[in-house]
Amino acid sequence: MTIDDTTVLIVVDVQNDFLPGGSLAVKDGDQVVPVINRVAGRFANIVATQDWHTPKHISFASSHPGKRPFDMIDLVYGKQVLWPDHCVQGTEGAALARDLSIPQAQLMIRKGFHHNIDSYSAFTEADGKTTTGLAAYLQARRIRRVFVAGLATDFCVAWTALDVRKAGFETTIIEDACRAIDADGSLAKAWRDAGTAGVRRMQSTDLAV
Ligand code: VGL
Ligand code: ZN
Repeated sequence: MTIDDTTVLIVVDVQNDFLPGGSLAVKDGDQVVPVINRVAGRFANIVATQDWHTPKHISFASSHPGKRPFDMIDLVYGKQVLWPDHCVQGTEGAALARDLSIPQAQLMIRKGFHHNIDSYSAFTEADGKTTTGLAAYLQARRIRRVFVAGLATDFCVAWTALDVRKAGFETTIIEDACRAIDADGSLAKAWRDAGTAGVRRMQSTDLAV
């Protein structure tokens, strides 16, 4: 496995609200931190993302009277799962995990900041057209291959990896560097969709020198 300057690691949403004790805690979410810290040392290029919502964001159940977290609603752009309030801009919950150590990360992508549009993917928002600019950045940096790690496997990691494929890059999810929410079969569906799109999956130990 050669990791050269045409390869990037995208570290997705390793933020306090997704860790145990956070408002949208992913089971064992904290366990990705040491794995990511370890593999990060192998990459010359790292991009990190933060889920970065406005207060009362449209993806929050609390913004829709009578709705509860994990309910599904129809928005102008399609189906939307409703979440507990999480990753509000500038809050401690939106901060990167304290023990995450990726000082060499070159770009932070914040997503989900449009009040009326959610964004699981680091590339294209949930309306299917608003772009974060990340594909153009990776093209400008002459990137060819993308590894993805972080939280949560079945939402932001999977949607990011699918969009990496759409942007025309090779992509691999580092499975043990991710943890899932797994609501209503979402994890099985995510792996199915990823497989169909040609997303590879690998363990962090497969990256060992
Ligand atoms: C995420 C649900 C809502 C994620 C973000 O990072 O996977 N999931 N917002
Ligand atoms: Zn979110």
